Amino acid sequence: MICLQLPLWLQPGAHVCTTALRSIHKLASLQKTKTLPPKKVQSLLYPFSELEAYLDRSVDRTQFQLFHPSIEDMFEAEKLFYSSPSHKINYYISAERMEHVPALKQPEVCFIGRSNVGKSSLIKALFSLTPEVEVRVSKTPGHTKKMNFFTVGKAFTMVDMPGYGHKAPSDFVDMVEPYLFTRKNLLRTFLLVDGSVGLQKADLIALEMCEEIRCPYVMVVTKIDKCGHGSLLTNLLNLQDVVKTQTTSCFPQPFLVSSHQFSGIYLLRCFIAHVTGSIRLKDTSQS
Ligand SMILES: Nc1nc2c(ncn2[C@@H]2O[C@H](COP(=O)(O)OP(=O)(O)OP(=O)(O)O)[C@@H](O)[C@H]2O)c(=O)[nH]1
Ligand SMILES: [Mg+2]
Repeated sequence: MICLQLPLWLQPGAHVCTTALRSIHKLASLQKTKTLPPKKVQSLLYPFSELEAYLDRSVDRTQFQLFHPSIEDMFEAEKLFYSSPSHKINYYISAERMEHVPALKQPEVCFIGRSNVGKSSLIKALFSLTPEVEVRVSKTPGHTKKMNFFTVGKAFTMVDMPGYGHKAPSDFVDMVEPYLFTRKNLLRTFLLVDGSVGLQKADLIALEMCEEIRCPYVMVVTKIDKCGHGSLLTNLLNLQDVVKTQTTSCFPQPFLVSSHQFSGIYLLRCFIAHVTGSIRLKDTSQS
């Protein structure tokens, strides 16, 4: 009889510690990008740089690079995304109504957008240096059903919201609107738009709501790895036009991200650290 020798953790009845099996993605840390070709590093750190070459010379680039921190600043920001005994990164609580929302005092940022746009994946990528923090993603729209709070030490809180639109939870409005309108420590709302389809009707309604709230918000263009440069640029320029002509509370620079390939993740970490007052930018020469 052939007896297959299974590793201890695969033997029946063995207790598998799933967190131990979750490894850190090779591009989760800025440090790891150092071994890549400079052009690749540039596009991972500042994804807009890759699109720039395709833009007509008449297009003003400044709005796309308003927040342009140095690599040193990004390294500083990245430190906040490592969990340690004195700076714990944790899933904190899920809430369906304002009564259940935790009375946290630290600055807060939240992520909204259509269902399936990549909110949970983005938070997962931001927390990829701490893979034991479980952020659930799914290819089925409507997966996130509650407002999920994640604390980053005492520095700030990030909130993953259910999506609107297709298969949104039926109580989406009752859940999310009161939060957005009344949350005192909410410093930024990140409104995510899928880069391959651009602004949709539902996104324009969300944008109008953000304008009504008058709390500063930021557009994030997701899944940029999925679309060709042409369609991404078209959608980006259209978005830029809407931001310019129809908004007053929106940050003029849209952030481009791929949560799968880590493009724009380091820049967004730095922006979150900056807007929550968790770091002071040293090199603002290009900001
Ligand atoms: N190619 C690609 N796919 C992505 C990216 N981000 C997310 N996805 C995929 O998009 C799908 C939805 O991702 P989620 O992060 O769960 O989306 P969500 O916005 O949280 O969705 P709901 O919770 O349902 O509102 C999953 O299949 C992800 O793998 C990305 O950057 N690139
Ligand atoms: Mg989700």
